[in-house]
Amino acid sequence: MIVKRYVVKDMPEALAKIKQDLGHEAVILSSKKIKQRGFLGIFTTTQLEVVAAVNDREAGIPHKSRPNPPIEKRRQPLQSQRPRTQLPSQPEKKSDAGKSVRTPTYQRPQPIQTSFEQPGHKAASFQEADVLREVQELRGILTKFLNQTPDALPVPIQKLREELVANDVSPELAEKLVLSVVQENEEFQATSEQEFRHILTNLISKEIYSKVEPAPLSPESRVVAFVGPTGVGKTTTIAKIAAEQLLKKKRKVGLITTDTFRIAAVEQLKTYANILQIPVEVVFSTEEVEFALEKLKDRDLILIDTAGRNFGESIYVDQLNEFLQASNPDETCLVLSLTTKSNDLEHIVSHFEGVSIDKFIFTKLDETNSYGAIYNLSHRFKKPLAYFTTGQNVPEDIEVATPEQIARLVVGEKRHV
Ligand SMILES: Nc1nc2c(ncn2[C@@H]2O[C@H](COP(=O)(O)OP(=O)(O)OP(=O)(O)O)[C@@H](O)[C@H]2O)c(=O)[nH]1
Ligand SMILES: [Mg+2]
Repeated sequence: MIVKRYVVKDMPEALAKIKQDLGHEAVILSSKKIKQRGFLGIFTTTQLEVVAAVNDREAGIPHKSRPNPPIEKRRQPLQSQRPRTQLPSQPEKKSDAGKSVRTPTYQRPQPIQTSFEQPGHKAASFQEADVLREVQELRGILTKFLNQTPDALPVPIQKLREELVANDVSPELAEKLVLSVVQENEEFQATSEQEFRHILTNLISKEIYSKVEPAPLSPESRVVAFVGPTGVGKTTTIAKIAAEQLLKKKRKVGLITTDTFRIAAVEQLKTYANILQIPVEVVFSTEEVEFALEKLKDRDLILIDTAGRNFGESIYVDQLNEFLQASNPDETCLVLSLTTKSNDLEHIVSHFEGVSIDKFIFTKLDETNSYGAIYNLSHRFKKPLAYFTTGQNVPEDIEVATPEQIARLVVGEKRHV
């Protein structure tokens, strides 16, 4: 094993040196802040002492006897940077693609000769993979570092990680997020908690933009269904959206309810329909869906309410699917309450995998202080977010979710919208 001690300014500098000296298999054994006394004992500075090690078998041969590759060779993918042992009596096999592959038997005490793959004409095409590999390598070193010395991260980053977990972001995702902040920070050189938080907010909102860009109802959608567990706020949210589309977008709105499970459910929707003066159709079976749609044929937008049930039971998922097939909605929104435990939310969404869900709507943001589940679910299921609802008032308490809002809620910069 090769063990080396580094006294450096900060962790990025240490990582760069360790990588250069000991290669990508190196692990950090310890790190601590030390005081370096200056001239005549004054001008004392604080530095970081990092001890790293690598198994010399992993390193191939002791570092000192390794040749220093020319610059263009250092840019090769890491695999090809590592010295290859060539054993004259056991030549390397050729793979199908004609590339050299290492033979599994590597035991005999032969004189070792080191060489590097020739870059050849493929070098340029490797550049992108090269950068990616280096990022992954850095991430690997950081993860090892984090696992071994979890308290060695800058204090503001440790605090951010704790806050993310307290805000219901899963520990695994919180870990990934703070590692990304550390990487991103190589460029920004942030030091204060506020700066790190800013980097984190930007990272999350960029991820939301690129993967699950939030989108309210599409103006092209004519039939929209709302599904979800019991009591999450489906009917109330439908009333809010109906009012918004009617009053602000000037669309002719109609309602259908398939929720005949509870008498009060029909009355509740009828009350909203009366206030808004829009028609409502009640359907008791899938056959009636077609008639209801026909009756509402002059409407620009038809919102379909469904019965909240325990969708852990597959019979309800099947019934729901029959209704959805009969109504053939342009969009189906899964309504979820943020007052539900984060783990339960993930289970609920998994149960809805048999139903074709287009978007999420999160309700009851006003009744919780933890918003991390929004990130966990978006990250895992990659569905756009349509709306947040923030109270019982119809029609006011509803907002279109934007990536910045989501990021600020997840990072804990904002309570509810
Ligand atoms: N605090 C708060 N309460 C809400 C919100 N949205 C709905 N509610 C309340 O949640 C309760 C249930 O709302 P409903 O709209 O009936 O829920 P549902 O999903 O249609 O319920 P079922 O049809 O029984 O499955 C009502 O008291 C609503 O006023 C919200 O954003 N915040
Ligand atoms: Mg309802």
